Amino acid sequence: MKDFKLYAITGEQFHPERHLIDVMEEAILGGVDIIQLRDKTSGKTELLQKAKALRELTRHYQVTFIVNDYIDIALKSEADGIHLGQGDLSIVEARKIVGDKIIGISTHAIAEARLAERQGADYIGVGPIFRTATKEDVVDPVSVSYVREVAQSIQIPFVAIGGIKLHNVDEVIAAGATRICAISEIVGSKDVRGTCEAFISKLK
Ligand code: TZP
Ligand code: MG
Repeated sequence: MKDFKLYAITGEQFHPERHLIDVMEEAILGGVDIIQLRDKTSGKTELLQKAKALRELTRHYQVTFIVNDYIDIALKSEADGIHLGQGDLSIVEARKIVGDKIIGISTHAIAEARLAERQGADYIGVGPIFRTATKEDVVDPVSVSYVREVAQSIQIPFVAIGGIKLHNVDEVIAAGATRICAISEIVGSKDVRGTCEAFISKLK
C-alpha cells in the first residue's frame, strides 16, 4: 500500500453543523493521506452514499480510502481497503473476499500484532494509546509502551490511535510512531486544515 503519515477517521458527531465531505476535504488539504469511513449508526443505504461520496473525494486527491467494518460497502464503493476489529472476521477470511485490497486491523497487544503480520495484514492500528471517549466499549489504554514494543518488533506499517491530540502526539512519536490517527482532534477542530498541518509538521 501507499505509505501514509496522517490517518483521519470520520466522526460526524464531532461536527454536527458541517457536512462530512467538506470536513474531510479540509483534512485532505491539511495533509491527511488516508481516510476511513467509520459510521456505526447509519443504515446501509446511507452508508453506501457516504462511502461513494468519500470515494469520489479521495480519488480526486489521490488519497487512500478505507471502510470500517463493512466489506460489502467497501467493495460496492470501490474503496481501497477495509479496517477490521479483533471481533470481526479474520484477516484470512477477509483476504479471500477482498483480494489485494488493503486490510487493516486494530491491535491492543503484541500477540495480536504478530498474528496480524503473519496473516498478511497490510497495516495495524496500535491503541488506544490514551483514554478516549470516541469509541464505546474500548479496551483500557495501552500507553506508549505498546508503541515502543511494536516499533521494535513489527515490520508492517503501524498507526497509533486513541486519544491522540496535538498536545500529546510528541510522546507518541518519541515512542517510535511515524503514522498517527485521530478522530476528535481532527474532525472536531474549528480549524481542521490547520490541525492536520500541525500534526504533519510534527511527523516530518
Ligand atoms: N480505535 C481505537 S481508539 C479509537 C478507535 C476507533 C477512537 C479514536 O478516536 P479519538 O477521538 O482520536 O480518540
Ligand atoms: Mg470494527
